[in-house]
Amino acid sequence: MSAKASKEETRADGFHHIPGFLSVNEIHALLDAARSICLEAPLLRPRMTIGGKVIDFKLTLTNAGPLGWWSDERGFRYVDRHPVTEMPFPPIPEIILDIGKRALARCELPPMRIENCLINHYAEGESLGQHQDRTEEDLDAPILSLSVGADALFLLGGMDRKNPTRKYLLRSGDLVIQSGPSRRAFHGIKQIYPTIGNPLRDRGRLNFTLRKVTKETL
Ligand code: MD3
Ligand code: FE
Repeated sequence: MSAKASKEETRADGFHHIPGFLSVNEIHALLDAARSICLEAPLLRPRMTIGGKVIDFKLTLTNAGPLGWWSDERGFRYVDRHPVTEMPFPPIPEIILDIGKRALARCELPPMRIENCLINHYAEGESLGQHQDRTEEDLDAPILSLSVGADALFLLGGMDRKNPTRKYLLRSGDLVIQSGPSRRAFHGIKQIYPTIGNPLRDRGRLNFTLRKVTKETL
């Protein structure tokens, strides 16, 4: 008897995990899209100031869409230009917008204006500490997440940093949606795992989050 694949989970607080949501073709299309976005808008390592000390994030990121998330000594914010090239971020590829629409429908959520695609890249050994996503103006709009590449250990907590966390294994092709109260929960990526068949040349992991940023409606 083999172990069961992790199963779909939808919680009352608006957390959805749909393992294997993406087809193999979609996974490769996302990887191709990330590669072309990175040619125009190279991956950068964000920084943050904690107690007067500048700390490097343990991941790199880039963005597509009219607004991009960024963090440096001046704080967390959305910017309309890549911080190094000073060019606008490339548009969000249609395939990503289409996947976003299908993801919302799959979770019975209404259509949403997608203004940002944040692409996080985790090399081997990289991670993302527990945090809340509070940079957006609209904290009620759901956040959609698509995983590609290495498996990752995702920790989902509560509204308080010291609430207990639940562990999820996010695998290539998985969809996570945070809607409702879960949108404000603490969460992070504890580690990534070497994964057989990883299509990323560096054996890392990509995560695409699709977000509504402003209060503008559709
Ligand atoms: C839970 N990214 O970019 S995606 C982030 O895998 C971020 O790169 C992680 O956390 C990653 O901010 C996790 C799943 C996710 C996205 C947004 C959330 C989980 C969330 C917002 C609230 C609670
Ligand atoms: Fe987050």
